Amino acid sequence: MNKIVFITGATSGFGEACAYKFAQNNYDLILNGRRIERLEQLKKNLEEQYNTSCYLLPFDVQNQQQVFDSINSLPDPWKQIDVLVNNAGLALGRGLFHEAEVSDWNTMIDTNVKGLLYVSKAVIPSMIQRKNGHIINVGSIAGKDAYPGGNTYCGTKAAVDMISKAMRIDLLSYHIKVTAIHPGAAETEFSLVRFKGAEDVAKKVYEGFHPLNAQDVAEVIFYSASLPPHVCINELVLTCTQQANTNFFDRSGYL
Ligand code: NDP
Ligand code: 8X3
Repeated sequence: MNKIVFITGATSGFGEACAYKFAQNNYDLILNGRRIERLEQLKKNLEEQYNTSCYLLPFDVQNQQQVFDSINSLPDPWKQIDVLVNNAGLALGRGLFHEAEVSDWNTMIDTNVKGLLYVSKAVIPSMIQRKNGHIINVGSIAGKDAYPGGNTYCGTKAAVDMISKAMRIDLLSYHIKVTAIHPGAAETEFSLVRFKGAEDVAKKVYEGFHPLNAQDVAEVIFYSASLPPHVCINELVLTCTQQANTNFFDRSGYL
């Protein structure tokens, strides 16, 4: 078999772009997401175009039982995961703290934090056994600083930042790399999900500047996975040229 990458949230955005990037580079792929038809279409496209095999593992990362049962059900050869990309995640709402929906907070915490913990916990034992592996956690610039209406989303991504640092320490002696990638604004389905299908509001987020796209982020994720065994990027913040940090944008026009 080729090297194996396991990507959560591969049905769209960064996860889907990573699937293409790793497939182009001769990885076999374990692909996760909840939208099964999208996963099936992705597998078909990738296997037709590249020297790759895809194993579909649809589950909801929020569901502890499903996560462990699904990952434990992998056939032995597929259990030898080289790279785990913990990418599944979302923002819901942009309300100020006192106006935001508690159910949205629960979903973000359960997905962005607990989902990442469950998947990692299920995958890591085989990496420890082999003293080999790389965990790439997708955080966000939103975890580096707060912005209005970011409250719990920012909190979940700050948790990803700190959990990544802690994983790095705990897995150090097993030679497992841990990398946190923190992208700034990127045009994917992210804002459509955040604003619950309101396309006009979602589009406004990217008005007046040239944001990152999914391929930009996938390039950086793949780069961090392709360094020699003795080199590890611990964390990396990337933004488009017109975003300086969480709060400062140049919206003077599309580059
Ligand atoms: P998309 O909405 O395009 O993709 C999100 C992916 O996550 C989808 O494949 C979705 O699949 C999956 N997902 C969501 N919830 C679950 C769940 N409970 N179980 C399994 N899969 C799930 O957004 P992006 O590609 O932009 O986002 C990817 C990651 O990047 C997220 O963690 C996001 O927070 C982070 N991020 C995004 C930025 C941006 O500006 N776009 C910037 C910085 C970080 P499905 O619905 O099929 O389950
Ligand atoms: C997504 C980036 O700044 O919209 O994580 O929160 S931001």
